Amino acid sequence: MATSRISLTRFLIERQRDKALINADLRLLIETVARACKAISHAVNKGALAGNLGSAGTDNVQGEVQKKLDVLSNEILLEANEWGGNLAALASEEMEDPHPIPTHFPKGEYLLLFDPLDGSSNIDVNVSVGTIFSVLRCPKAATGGGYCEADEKAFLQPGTQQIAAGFAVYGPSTMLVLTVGDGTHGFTLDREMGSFVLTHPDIRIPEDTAEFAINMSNMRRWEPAVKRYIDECLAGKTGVRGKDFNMRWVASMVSDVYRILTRGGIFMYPRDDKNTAGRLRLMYEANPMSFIIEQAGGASTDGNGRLLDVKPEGLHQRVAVILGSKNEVERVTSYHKG
Ligand code: AFP
Repeated sequence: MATSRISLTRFLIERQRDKALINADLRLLIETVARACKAISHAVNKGALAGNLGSAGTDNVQGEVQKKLDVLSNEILLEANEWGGNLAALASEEMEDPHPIPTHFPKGEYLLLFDPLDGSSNIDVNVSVGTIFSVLRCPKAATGGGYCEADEKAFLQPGTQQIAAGFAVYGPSTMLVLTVGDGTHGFTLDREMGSFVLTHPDIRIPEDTAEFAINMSNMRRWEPAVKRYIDECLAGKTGVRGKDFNMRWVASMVSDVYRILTRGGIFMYPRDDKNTAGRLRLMYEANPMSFIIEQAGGASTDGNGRLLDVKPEGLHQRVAVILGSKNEVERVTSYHKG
C-alpha cells in the first residue's frame, strides 16, 4: 500500500493524538466495528456459495422476516464488541431489548446501536446492502456517574448526542463512511491488505441537486407537501423548477445515502397513511445517517424540524426522513410549513 495512503487506524490515531476528538476506548470501538464490517462484507460476498442467502425462518422485533445474513451480521457485531471494555450495552434492529455486556467482561461508557444489515430485502437479488452504526455515551458517564445499565432509557437520547456514526456499504467496493464530529470521511476496503484506506476525505454534499430518491409506489399516500415537491420535480423544465430531475431508488438506504454523499441528491421516506410514523428507524438508521449528512454539509429533517433534535420515545421507533442536498431539504421543509 502506497505510504501516502492513510489507513483507518492512522486516521483515528491522529484524531486521538492531535485533535483529542476521540479517546482510546472510542478508537477501539470504531476499529472493532470496522473489523466486523469486513467480516460481514466477506459473508455477503460469499452469498450462495456459503449458503448465506434466503430467510432464516424467523421474524425480528419489527415483525419482518429475518434473512440468514441479518442474523449472521448481528452475531458478528455482538461477538466483536462484547470483550473490549469500552461498551455498557448494545442495541440492534434485530433484537427487541438492549444486549448487556457479559458479566465476565469489563464495561465502558459507550453505547453502540446498529442496523446490522440494512437493505436485506436486496440480498437475494444481489443488490448492495450495508451496516449502519451509531455511538452514544452512557447518560451517567457523561456526568461522571459511572456506567449505565443495559436498559432502553439509557439509549433514548436525541441524535445530537451522538459521539460517532458510520455505515458500510457492501457494493462493487466495500466502503466505510465515518464521522466523529469533524466532517464526513470515506474509506475503501483494500482486500489485499485487509484494511480500510482513506479515499474520500472531507466529503461535501452539493447544496443543489437534480436527483431525488423516493419509493414512488407510495405516492397516493403522501402528505401534500411531499406530493407538491415530487410533482414539481416530475414537471421538470416545463414547471416551476425550470430543470429536469432524475430519479433513483435502490431500497438500501446505505446505497442511496452514499450516492448522495458523492454527487448530491435528496432521499425521502416520508410518513404516509400506511407508514404513519414513517418507515425508517430513528435510533440506528435515521440518526446516524443524519449526523453523517450534516457533517458533510447536507441537511436532514423529519418534515417538522431537524431530525437530530427528535426526542426518542422508543428504541425501535420509526421516523419520517428527508435528507440530502441542503437547499432541496429546505425547500421540502418550507412546503411542510406552508
Ligand atoms: P430492509 O432492510 O427491510 O430491506 O429495509 C431497508 C430500508 O430500511 C432502507 O434501507 C430503505 O431505504 C427502505 O427500507 C426501503 O423501503 P421500501 O422497501 O419500502 O422501498
